[in-house]
Amino acid sequence: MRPRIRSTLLAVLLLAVAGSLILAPSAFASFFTPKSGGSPNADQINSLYKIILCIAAFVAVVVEGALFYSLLRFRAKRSRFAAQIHGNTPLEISWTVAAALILVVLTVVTFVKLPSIINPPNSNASASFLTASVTEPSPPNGKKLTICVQGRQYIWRYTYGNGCLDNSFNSKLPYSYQVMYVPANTTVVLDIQSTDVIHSWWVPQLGGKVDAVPGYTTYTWFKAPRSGAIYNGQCAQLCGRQHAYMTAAVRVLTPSRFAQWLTSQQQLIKTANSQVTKLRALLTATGNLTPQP
Ligand SMILES: [Cu+2]
Repeated sequence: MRPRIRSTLLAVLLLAVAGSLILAPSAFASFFTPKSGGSPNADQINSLYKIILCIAAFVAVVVEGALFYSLLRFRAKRSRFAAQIHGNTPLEISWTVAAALILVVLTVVTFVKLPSIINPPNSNASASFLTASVTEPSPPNGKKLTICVQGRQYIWRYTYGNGCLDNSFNSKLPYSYQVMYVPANTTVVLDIQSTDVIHSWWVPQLGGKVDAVPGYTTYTWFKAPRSGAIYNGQCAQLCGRQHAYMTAAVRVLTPSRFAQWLTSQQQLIKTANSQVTKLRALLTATGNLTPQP
């Protein structure tokens, strides 16, 4: 193929790819910016990102524009020599000051936004609450739902309610795997731990990612306003062979529906536990299981 035809074909292909991306709004929605819409902290991360992106884009356009202008305007010509300038004090002072000012603006904007990303807000009046702990991040009025998140190769386990941190596996607290159920408009605080290697909790629409580190407890929070919504996430730390299957989902229910779910989940766990006890007794009686010491 001739080089000219090949480059034309390549240009057409690139244009087609760019065009299809631009014309597919849903695919393009979070192409440049972080996902948001599920929780106020995710929205604040998104707006901070956009402010910084705009400033960075402006700097890129000015710098690249000056570069290309200079390349074209002052390119070497047979009969002409470019002006040989060595040092321009006003110009050098102004671009140093401008760069410092941009950094100051970025710092101020970031510190103004940070509290709304880090500190959880109050739950709405209609919300349901299970805990009031003093060790975790708390909304101003202290009313929140605590869920303990345990990462293990290769699944997420969620234990609901006060005291889950002390006794996640042995207590009678309700728990679920993979899909987390939460009430709408309630400030949900997550206490995150790992039982084996480092994992990372990340549901992009509900805020930033937080590592689950063995031996430590890390925290995050979200407050999802839309009941019926489902937010998907994925362990964001390469944690082993089946890492890709370590997905997470957060399902938002109305507070009353959540209370129902919690009760039925407790009942299901109780039934399953009693069935296991019966089965264990039967297997032991028939000589198929060694009695536990
Ligand atoms: Cu993992």
